[in-house]
Amino acid sequence: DSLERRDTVAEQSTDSVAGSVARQPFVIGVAGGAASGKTTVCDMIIEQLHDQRVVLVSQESFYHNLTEEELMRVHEYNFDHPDAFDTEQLLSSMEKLMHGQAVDIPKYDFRSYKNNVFPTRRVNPSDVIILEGILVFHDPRVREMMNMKLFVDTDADVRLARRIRRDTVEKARDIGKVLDQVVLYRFMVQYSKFVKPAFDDFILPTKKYADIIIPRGGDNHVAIDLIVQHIRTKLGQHDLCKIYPNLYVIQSTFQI
Ligand code: UZR
Repeated sequence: DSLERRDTVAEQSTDSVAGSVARQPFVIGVAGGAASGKTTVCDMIIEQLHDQRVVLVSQESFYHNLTEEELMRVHEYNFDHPDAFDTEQLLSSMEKLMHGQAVDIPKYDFRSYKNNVFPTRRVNPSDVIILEGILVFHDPRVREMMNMKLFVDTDADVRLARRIRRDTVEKARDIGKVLDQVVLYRFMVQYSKFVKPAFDDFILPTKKYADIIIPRGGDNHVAIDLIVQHIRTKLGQHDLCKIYPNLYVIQSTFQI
């Protein structure tokens, strides 16, 4: 009789332990310079993991809103500095997701420099969470949440060429000024004043925290295949807890 009761107690407690283990998502951090190909790498991973529940969270969603004064002198604002991000808000959203709660994440508007123009995006808890951004390895508390850290390592000239294209054509704030010499001049000033120094001072030093460094970003299919294989193996281990939640119970009953 007492053995039976002990079994039930053990089962209940270990069940909840196993349950929380199973619910812990696998968190992947993807860092690298601006226009290094982080989004392409993430998209490729998500595509290959089509049969899993995967969500993508971008650090840019957590840019601080600029004050009126900062907005007036926006060309002097450093968007590549760690202080440009609301890391506390990022941490609290990630913590909620890790604990199985849905979160509403802001969508940043590059034209107005505000994160409250668009409706927020509801992100549901998932098996895999990918957190991408230039400085996602900067804060140790954010780093510690990650099960796997990837650094996309693309040559500086390729990043610069892509950035010019992206900022003048794709993100064009004023389409009539796309080929304007002044726009290009401002861009280059911003690049040499903020973007390049921030890469050297804040982004590049976080490369040492990466588990895997991906040269050539999204062009590196071999690296992406290997990474996806590894994630699948890890998810398989998670699944084992879901299928056999009582695995620990059997062991602990025998120990008694
Ligand atoms: P990736 N950025 C803008 O250009 N405008 C903004 O309003 C906010 C950010 C840039 C930012 C950084 N720097 O270099 C880049 N500047 O977005 C990050 N200047 O780009 O999506 O590749 O991580």
